[in-house]
Amino acid sequence: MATLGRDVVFEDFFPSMVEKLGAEGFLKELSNGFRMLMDEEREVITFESLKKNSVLLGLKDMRDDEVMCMLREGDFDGDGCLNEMEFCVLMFRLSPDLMDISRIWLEETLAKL
Ligand SMILES: [Ca+2]
Repeated sequence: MATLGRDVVFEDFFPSMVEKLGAEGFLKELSNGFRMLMDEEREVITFESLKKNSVLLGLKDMRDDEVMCMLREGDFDGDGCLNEMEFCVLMFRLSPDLMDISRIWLEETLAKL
């Protein structure tokens, strides 16, 4: 389990997904997740699109302040929305185990060079 802010708790199911899908498959899943949550016209995740589409990802109990908190945590350039890169970085940060796994990938990749 990973916590975001004080109240928002996400089930840390990423490591098992990575095991099942492999690194590339998992990144594709993240990208699909982004597309499910984004505003189709602006191609970024906004408060409205996250609120509307989070139901699709089984996050239907998210309150307004939790949605705001998630946007604030992930928004690096301060435009109030999440682009695909910001979304992926946020997902990685929410999953401490995933950080470990990505470090292992990196080490394996470097070892092959
Ligand atoms: Ca942003």
